Amino acid sequence: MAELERTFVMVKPDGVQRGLVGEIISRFERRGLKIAAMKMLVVSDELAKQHYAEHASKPFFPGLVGFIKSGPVVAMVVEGKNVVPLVRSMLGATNPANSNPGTIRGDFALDTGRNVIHASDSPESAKREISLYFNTSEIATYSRIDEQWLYE
Ligand code: IDP
Repeated sequence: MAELERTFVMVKPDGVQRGLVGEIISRFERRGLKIAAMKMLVVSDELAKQHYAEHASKPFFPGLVGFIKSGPVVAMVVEGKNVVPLVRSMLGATNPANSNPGTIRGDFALDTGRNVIHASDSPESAKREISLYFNTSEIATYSRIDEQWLYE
């Protein structure tokens, strides 16, 4: 059976407000990925700044932090083989204008600052972001019943 890795995924406030949560979760489930943790929360100022710390010096940082705090988000831990690059490919490019149709941003977004969803860009960021949003006790360890049909 394949070695499963974890990534952090978050439906941003625009995705929640626009009623896209079910559609997005459904795409991950149908692909065969496992939801290992999930919760809705309103991101605090401190958490928003920690999450996007690498962008602190960028001109768009205040707008980004303000936007991420502006309404509830849905945070998830998603598990699967090679899941970090796989989920990034399902999201599409950061700027939805460059995202292919068939990707989440390519199907549902128009503007970089309203691009519906976040996912970790490396295994190291995944680890950091999962621990920012979840305690280990909130992450479930289980097998999907179809795992033997998903993995060689
Ligand atoms: P990513 O979300 O695809 O990993 P990053 O470059 O890490 O992209 O940027 C984090 C988030 O910051 C983006 O998803 C987007 O919402 C926002 N962002 C990035 N660049 C810009 C910009 O030039 N203007 C406005 N928002 C931006």
